[in-house]
Amino acid sequence: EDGYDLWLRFRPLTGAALAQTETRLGSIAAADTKDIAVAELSRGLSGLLGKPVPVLPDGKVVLGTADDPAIQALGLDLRGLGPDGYVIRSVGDRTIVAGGSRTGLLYGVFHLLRLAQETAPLTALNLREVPKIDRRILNHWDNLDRYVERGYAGQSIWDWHKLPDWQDPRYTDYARANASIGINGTVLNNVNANATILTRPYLEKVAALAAVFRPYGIRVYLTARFSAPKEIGGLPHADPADPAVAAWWKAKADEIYSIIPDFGGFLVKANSEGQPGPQDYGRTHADGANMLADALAPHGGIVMWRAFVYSHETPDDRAKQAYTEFVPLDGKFRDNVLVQVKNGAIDFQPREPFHPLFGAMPKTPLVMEFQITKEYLGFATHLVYLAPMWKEVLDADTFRPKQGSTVAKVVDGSLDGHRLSAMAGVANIGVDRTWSGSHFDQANWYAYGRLAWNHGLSSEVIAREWAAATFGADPALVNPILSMMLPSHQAVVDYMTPLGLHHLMGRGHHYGPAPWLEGGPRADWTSVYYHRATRTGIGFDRTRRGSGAVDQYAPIWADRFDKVKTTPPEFLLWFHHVGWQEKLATGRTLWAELLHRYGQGIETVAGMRRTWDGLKGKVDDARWQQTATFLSIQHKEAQWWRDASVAYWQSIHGLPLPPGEQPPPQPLSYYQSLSFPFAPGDGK
Ligand code: BDP
Repeated sequence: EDGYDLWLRFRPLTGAALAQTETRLGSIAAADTKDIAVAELSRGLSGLLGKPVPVLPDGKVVLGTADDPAIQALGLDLRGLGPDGYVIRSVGDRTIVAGGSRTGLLYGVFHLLRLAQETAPLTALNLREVPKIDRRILNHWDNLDRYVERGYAGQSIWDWHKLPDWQDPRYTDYARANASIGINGTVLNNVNANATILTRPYLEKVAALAAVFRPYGIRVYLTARFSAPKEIGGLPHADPADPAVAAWWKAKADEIYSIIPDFGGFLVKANSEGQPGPQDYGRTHADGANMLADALAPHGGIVMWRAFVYSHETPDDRAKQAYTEFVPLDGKFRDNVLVQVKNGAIDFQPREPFHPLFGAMPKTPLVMEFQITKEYLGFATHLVYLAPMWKEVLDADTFRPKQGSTVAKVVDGSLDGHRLSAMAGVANIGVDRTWSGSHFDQANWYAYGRLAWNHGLSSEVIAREWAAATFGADPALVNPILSMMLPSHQAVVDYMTPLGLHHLMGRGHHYGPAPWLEGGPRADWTSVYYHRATRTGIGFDRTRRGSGAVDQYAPIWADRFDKVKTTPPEFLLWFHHVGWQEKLATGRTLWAELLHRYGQGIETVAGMRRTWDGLKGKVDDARWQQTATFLSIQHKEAQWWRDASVAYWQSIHGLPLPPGEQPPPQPLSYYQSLSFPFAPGDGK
């Protein structure tokens, strides 16, 4: 067990589960026996039953699509399934899986396999599934030299040099894994884009990947470097107002579709962190996006234009800038443009309030961008299950235009009646045998796919599915594993950035604590910009007396966030500058509360270690050992975060430690002297 099989292990069942699966699912019937769904079902079931599963005319599991006569003869209600939906229904001693298309059928097959693997009852099945979001996409931040920006799982799995001729079997395994959780799109390359991907030789490599993914219902997308017409097209500039530039993009889109007929479209990071964009020519984000959209529209392609922008020149609170720039553009985008927004307004911090753009651009479909890779959450060695963090944002009520307008409803398009809907997850995938850099980080890939399919699922349900598939369905395994996963997000928030603190990580790589960071190229790449600690208090004042960022939210939130008393404690220092000695609702002073939270975070990790120790011998050695070691790293680093932070805060305010708190074992200068020149980072 090295983790390569992910949640698709399909190890032999025993006892009643084996008997049930054999009785109910022991053979397969299909209209098209060459369909990939048949291959996947027989592969999975053969594993679970420990023997080959025959495909027979009167097989027990009947597979088909809504237009198969054999399926139609059953008289099931298959209306409204769309291409990706499916039903699973027990009819007598047979089990019918009917998909809206071949892709829907494949999803149905993976669902049935999941039930069998987790030893759920297989009788009286009556399931109907339709995804809530149409485009469920991974964003790879992979460079053409195989370095993965913010990647903690080794090199990129795309072996560009050997493509298109050599197609690594991993590409097929990647497609299977994604299809099994409903992911149907992948942006292959980094948002910090390289125009070379749009040259003919690279497009042929992309086409080879697209051909591998196509049977699994996965489309490819690419990032488009805005200056490509200049860099690879021989034009003097890339001004979107120049018809020659627009014509170049049109010809490029035609070329792409001539070899990849189902190409998904472009993802663009423009005028952000040094990337080129329309503003270089005095044009707006809408001008740039619309030019690309026009090139793709005849082929049905889309543009996902990122709202992650903040500028050098504006001295304004960084948290406000995306809203300020994009809200005036609402209604100005073509109808095949979506604006892609990170979950929070800063940058994938351990916890952020939902981005104020959600709810503020009703005329534009917004893509939710989550980060699966744990750039700011301890990299791959910290066990942090991210579903609770994502759910917190999806379930948040924007109150725009009224109560019940959750972020999830904005994103799935139901609130404003959008035709297009999409979710993006920055992938945590690399060549590591575990794919994700650790066994438990696979859960975040899994959870992302499941939530993109159905944002109504609970974190716990998803964790349960994943743990049963990955470690075995025995409750004696699953329950303790859940008890580690579910509190793990709160733990990392507590030991790194409690009470709304944010962006206190090491410069560039973001590894480890560095609340003392100041100076350098820009103020908003330092820690002091975000915590604003002084001798008397700490926190970023975003109230009406400060940066005014609270007013980017609906009035009900703005009024709540404007006052300490009505601000949820988890966002206290996000919105307020609070005195160290001020009493909080918990009865502790702010200083004491911070220490209390650091301690709680560390204690949760200690508890996770104890739980995992108790599973020794119940989990296979290789996976147990790696996880145990990673937990010990996490424990050590949680303590490091607390000690370094405490030493630094004390150097600012000079207050004594609350009773019972241990002093940091090293002086501040020691923590400040640590350096990590080769920590994985942005590749610069
Ligand atoms: C930040 C990363 C940086 C990305 C950027 C982005 O540090 O590597 O390029 O976001 O999303 O989180 O564009």
